[in-house]
Amino acid sequence: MDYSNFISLLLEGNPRAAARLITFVENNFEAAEEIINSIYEYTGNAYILGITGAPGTGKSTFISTLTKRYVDQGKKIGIICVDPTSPLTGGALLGDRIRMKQNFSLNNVFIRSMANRGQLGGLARATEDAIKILDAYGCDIIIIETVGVGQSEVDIFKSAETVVVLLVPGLGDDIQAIKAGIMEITDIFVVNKMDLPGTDKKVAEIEQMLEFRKSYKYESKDFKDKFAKINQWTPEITKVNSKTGENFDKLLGLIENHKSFLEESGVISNYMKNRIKSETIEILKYKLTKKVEKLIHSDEKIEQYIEKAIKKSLDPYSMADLIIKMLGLEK
Ligand SMILES: Nc1nc2c(ncn2[C@@H]2O[C@H](COP(=O)(O)OP(=O)(O)O)[C@@H](O)[C@H]2O)c(=O)[nH]1
Ligand SMILES: [Mg+2]
Repeated sequence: MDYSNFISLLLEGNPRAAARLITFVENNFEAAEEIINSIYEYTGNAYILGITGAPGTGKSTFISTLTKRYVDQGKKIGIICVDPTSPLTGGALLGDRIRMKQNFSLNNVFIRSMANRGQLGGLARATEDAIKILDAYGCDIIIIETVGVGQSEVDIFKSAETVVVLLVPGLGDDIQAIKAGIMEITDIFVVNKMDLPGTDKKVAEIEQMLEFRKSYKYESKDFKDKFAKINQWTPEITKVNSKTGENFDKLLGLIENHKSFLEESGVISNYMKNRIKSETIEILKYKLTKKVEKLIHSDEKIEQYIEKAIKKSLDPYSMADLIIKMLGLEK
């Protein structure tokens, strides 16, 4: 298929073209390959914000308020809602999307939800590509909302420059969930619903959790290598009311500070390197798996190996090494 028409329209800022192109990359790896190849040079201008928190913490309300503030500053916003848990776009997500769409003009705010429909190459890959499309489309800020706080967010947030986690007063388990999942990649903790009792207690709990983190952060070398979220940034904590917009001035300031920190410290170039590495790994996983599957099902030599394996004279590990050789990938 020829995508060049859609791509020209995308670069002119046509929202329908953006929507169509996202659908193409979501459903088809080969389409993604072609589309990203054509638009890549037009990307790199958007700032990417990752927002997560347990269901009901107010993410959608928070994002609406944040988006309003940015639109008032004249910015063009892309919002991608990702739900890794749902095989189909969940009702709640859809409802959010409709509500948000009613609040904003299509010219300033582009909203899209993505769920794991078993896309080839995975949800994280499709999200990365959607981000690139919205970047080329001209979004200044791309907000990624994910549902829940877990390991899947870590994958999805690989490309987020600033990660914001929402908590609410009351619930005690959210802190545990963050510790188990995304504490290491969170830049700003937000206690939402500050109008409810227990807000300051929650802020204190987060402070305590971060104290604890200080004592072992330099030991988590693996993590650093993977994401290079170098721990020179001390995560910020703030409380807000997403319904009234209270404290959003402060929040916007913190996001801005974090952005400046990334740029001035040079950490941002580390992010880019790591993002490119991890994206390439995901793409290679897909491509190599395809190649290997094809080979395993059709190659005569491999037939012979399989015969040997049946007779127990060749084990699967050794067979894998032989295949790596056949692919010319041995060191
Ligand atoms: N009291 C209060 N309620 C809020 C606030 N922010 C969001 N909510 C409410 O919390 C509920 C869940 O919000 P929603 O944005 O759908 O949460 P999500 O599931 O995280 O996207 C809704 O009823 C919101 O109106 C807030 O700051 N204060
Ligand atoms: Mg929501």
